[in-house]
Amino acid sequence: MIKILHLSDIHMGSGLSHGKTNPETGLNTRLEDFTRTLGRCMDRAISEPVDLVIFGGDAFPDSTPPPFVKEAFANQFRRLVDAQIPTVLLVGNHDQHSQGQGGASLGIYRSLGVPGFIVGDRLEMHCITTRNGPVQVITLPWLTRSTLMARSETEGLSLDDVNQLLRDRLNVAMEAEIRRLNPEIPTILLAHLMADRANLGAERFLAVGKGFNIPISMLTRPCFDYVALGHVHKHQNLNKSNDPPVVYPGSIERVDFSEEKEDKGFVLLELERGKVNWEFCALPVRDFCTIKVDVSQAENPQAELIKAIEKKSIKDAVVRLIYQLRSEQLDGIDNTELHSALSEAHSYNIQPELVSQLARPRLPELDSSNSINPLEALKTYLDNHEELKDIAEFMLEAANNLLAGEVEPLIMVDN
Ligand SMILES: [Mn+2]
Repeated sequence: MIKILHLSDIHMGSGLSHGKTNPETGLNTRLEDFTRTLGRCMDRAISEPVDLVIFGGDAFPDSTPPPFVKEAFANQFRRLVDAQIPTVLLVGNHDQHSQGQGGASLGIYRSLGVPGFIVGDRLEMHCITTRNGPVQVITLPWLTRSTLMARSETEGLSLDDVNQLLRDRLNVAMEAEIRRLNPEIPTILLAHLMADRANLGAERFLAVGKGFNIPISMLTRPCFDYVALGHVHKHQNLNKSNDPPVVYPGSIERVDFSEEKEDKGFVLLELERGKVNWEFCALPVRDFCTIKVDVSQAENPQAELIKAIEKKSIKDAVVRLIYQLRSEQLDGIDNTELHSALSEAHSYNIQPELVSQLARPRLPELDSSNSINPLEALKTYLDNHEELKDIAEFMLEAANNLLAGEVEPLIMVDN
C-alpha cells in the first residue's frame, strides 16, 4: 500500500482584502490563514507519514506572486523535502505565465533541483520511487489551445470545433503516455482541468470560453487507479462507482464568498494496483458569512438590519452585509451602529443597494407592460446581444437550473 496526500488549489495570497494587517507580524491575516491551513496539510503528510504528496495546481492567484507569498508557500513545502516525501507540483491555469514554456511560479522548484520534487508542467509519465514501492503519475497541466495546436489551425473554426480538435489531440497525446505505463504498478492521473460532470453552480457558464471541458470518459480508464484533479474549488468525486475515483479535493481555504458553504480539505488515499481507499479530510478554516436582507419595504430599516446581523454567528468570520433600500430611507440608517454590530467579525464590508422605483427597461421588448417569464426575458436579452451568442445556450441552461433550484445562485468569478 502506498499512502498519498492529494491537495489542490492553494491560491496562496488571494483574498487579502478579506484580511487585515496583523500588528505583531506585519502580515495580512488571510495570508496567515492560508499558511496555517497549508501547514496543517503538511503536518498530516509528515505525521502519517505519507509516501507521496500530489498537488493539483493553482499555487497562487497568478504566476508572479510577491516574494513574501512565494516564501510562505516554499516554507511549507520545504518540510516535505526535510521529511524526504516525494512531491509532485502540477501547474494550473493560475500558475502559467504567458511568456515561455511551463509554470513560471513553480518552475523554480525544477530549476533548483529540489530533491524529490517534480514539476508537472507538461503531459508526461513519471515513475516515482517511494518508501513503499513505485507509483506512476501522469501529469496533465492546464491546457491552452496553444499547447496542442498552432494558431493557423484554429482560424475560422468555431469555439466548439476548436475544443473538439483540442480533445482529439489530447486523446492522442495521452495515449502515448499511457503506452509507457507498466501495468503492474499503481497509477495516478494528476490533472488540472474542468471535467464535464463537475458541479460548479453558476460558475459553469462563466467558465465558457476560458478553457475547455474534458469528458469524464477520458479520465475513467482502467489503467488509472486514482484520478487526482485540481481546478474546481468544491470538493467532489465525479465517479461514484470509484472505478477509479475521479476526485477534486477542492481548495484548502475559502478563496471568496462563492465558497461560503463548502467544506474545505484534502484527500488521503491508500493505493495499490487495482485497489484504492480514499477519504476527504476536512480542514478547520475561517467562516465566510453573507447577510442579505431587503429592507426596502420595512418600516424601520435600521432595526431590521440589526436583527438580521444578530441572527448570524459572525464571530471571527469574514462577513458581508448586503441590503436593499429606497433612497428616501437612507436617513434612517445609522452606520455607526452597523459597524459596532459587525465588530466581532474578522472583517466585514457593507454593501447598500438602492432600489429604484423608476427602473426603465433598456430593451423595448422588456417593458413592464409585458408580463414575461424570466427565461423569456433572458432569451430576449441574449437575442439582443450578439457578443453573447457563443455562451447563450449555456446561460439559458444555467438559468433553467437556477430556476429549478438545482444549483445555488452563487457567482464564482474564477477558479
Ligand atoms: Mn484552476
